[in-house]
Amino acid sequence: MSGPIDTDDGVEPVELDAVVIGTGFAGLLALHVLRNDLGLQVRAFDDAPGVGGTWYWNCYPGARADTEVTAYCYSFDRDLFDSWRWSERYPRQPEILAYLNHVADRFDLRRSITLETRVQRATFDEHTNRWVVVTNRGERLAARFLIEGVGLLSSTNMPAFPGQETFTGEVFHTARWPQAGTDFRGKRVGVIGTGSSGVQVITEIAPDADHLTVFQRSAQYSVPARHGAIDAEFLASIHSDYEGYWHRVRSSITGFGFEESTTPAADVPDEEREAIFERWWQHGGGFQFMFATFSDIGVDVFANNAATDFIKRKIAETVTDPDTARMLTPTDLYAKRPLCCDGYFETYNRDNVTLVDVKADPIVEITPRGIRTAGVEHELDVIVFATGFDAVTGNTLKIAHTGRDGIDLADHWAHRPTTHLGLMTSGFPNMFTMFGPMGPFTNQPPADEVQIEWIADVIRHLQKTGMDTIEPTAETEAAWVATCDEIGHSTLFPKVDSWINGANVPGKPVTIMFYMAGLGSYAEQLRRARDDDYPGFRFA
Ligand code: N01
Repeated sequence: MSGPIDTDDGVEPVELDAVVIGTGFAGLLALHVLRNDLGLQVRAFDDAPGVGGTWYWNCYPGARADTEVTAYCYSFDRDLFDSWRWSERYPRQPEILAYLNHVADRFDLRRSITLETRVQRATFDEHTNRWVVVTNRGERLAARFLIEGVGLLSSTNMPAFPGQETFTGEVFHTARWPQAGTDFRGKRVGVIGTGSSGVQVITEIAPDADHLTVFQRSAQYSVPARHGAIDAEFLASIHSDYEGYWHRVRSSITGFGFEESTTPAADVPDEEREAIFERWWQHGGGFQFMFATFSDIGVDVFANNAATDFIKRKIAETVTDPDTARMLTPTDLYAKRPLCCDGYFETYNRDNVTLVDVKADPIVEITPRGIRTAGVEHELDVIVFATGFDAVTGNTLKIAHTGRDGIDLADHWAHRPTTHLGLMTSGFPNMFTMFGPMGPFTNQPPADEVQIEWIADVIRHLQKTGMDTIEPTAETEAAWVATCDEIGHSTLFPKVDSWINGANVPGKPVTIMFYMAGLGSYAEQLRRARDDDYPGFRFA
């Protein structure tokens, strides 16, 4: 240390080794590894009243995992995996939240967690090489490491329609749902949005509501999930080869635990292609339909069209009213985050469900009585915003980060967000953004483990070499971004507007925000950086 810590108001901050922000899958894991494995002094913060991150807030009706839970969990503790019994393949939100609470208890994490507390500011003090962290409760902490697990999909995207404040009924956002739940019986409900949250909430509340009006901006390619028990044979195979299973998950593209196809769609005759799509349609799962059927749906227009033609035929077979079926049929590429939901398209056959295409009949305003589109006023008792998230950067940028030389992270990312390896940003030493921009586009829990192992190795390296800080050089960061751009543009994902490229939030830079070469390749990049003693990083 070479000087006093910047205390701002003269109050000495509490000294720690690390501050963790967030207590979802990433934050709990980071706290466990840093405190219990590395023996560091750590405090974690979360603004929610309970742990769980996104799974705390997203308690809307119908919320459940759409990743098979055998890969939507931690792997680092075999006994945890073996002893926790999931009731189904895609568990509902309360079960996932119970699992994360169990993890907090099992690893005695709660004593290091401060809830209902938001980190407002993080400032790197160059005299001391410490992050000075300030919370909304006035706490001040000085820590060598700052680990952010603030949620890829956590900061809500709430559109501002004229007159929104005049609505006299109830208003909910799926990602800030009241913990006490809601009762839709006898009510006229409007849902805006038909992404992963929208399809789940729509399908779940339609049977309860008196009437449900869905305001759809873009039609979606959704496939069945096929809820049910975990395949016992598959579970047994994991138990008999635990290491092998997780190695395969971590070496795969998606990290979802299923075998990804290596066959391009054009390599098989039409009939066989149809049969493969049908088999996976019956099996269920959005990522499975995109990645287990053929290897090139996300990158090749022929393959993509083959998949979309199949789903379009299913929509036409399922939805009885031809006009509704037409409105529900997407016209763009299949290149958003793939959806799956049981009974979604069938919901539109119900007498109490109306679909409004807001591209053809835009929402003009919200009135005291409901939603007025160009054509008509829809009278409602409840409006549900299933309008998603200011993804990837939303929560990070709610914290005022000041790095070396007074650089503001918001300025550094004004044009577009940049990192090296999705984890570190030049000018922000010892700050790690788990699932930050240019991180992997994959199932999160296995990727969280890959990332925290790397972070732990970095910390051990600093301890061993006696260095205080690590950060990537600006050139290294630019090279990683160029790599992400090159890979991203070789896929079809940038061709469709969605949260994946920032296009869902008005005014947000629309850009590549992920490393799209898959988890296995990403893990290899991290391994190489570690084994080669961190080329392109600056140590001090
Ligand atoms: O958000 P979304 P989400 N007027 O951005 C519409 C994860 N997740 O919360 O498509 C009218 O996908 C918007 O329309 P458009 C998962 O990774 C997982 O549903 O932009 N409509 C879209 O229909 C997922 O991908 C799970 O034209 C407006 C919808 O709102 C990610 O979170 C469950 C609008 C937003 O869809 C995000 O999913 C839930 C406006 N002004 C979420 N603004 C599971 O694991 C937005 N929309 C099951």
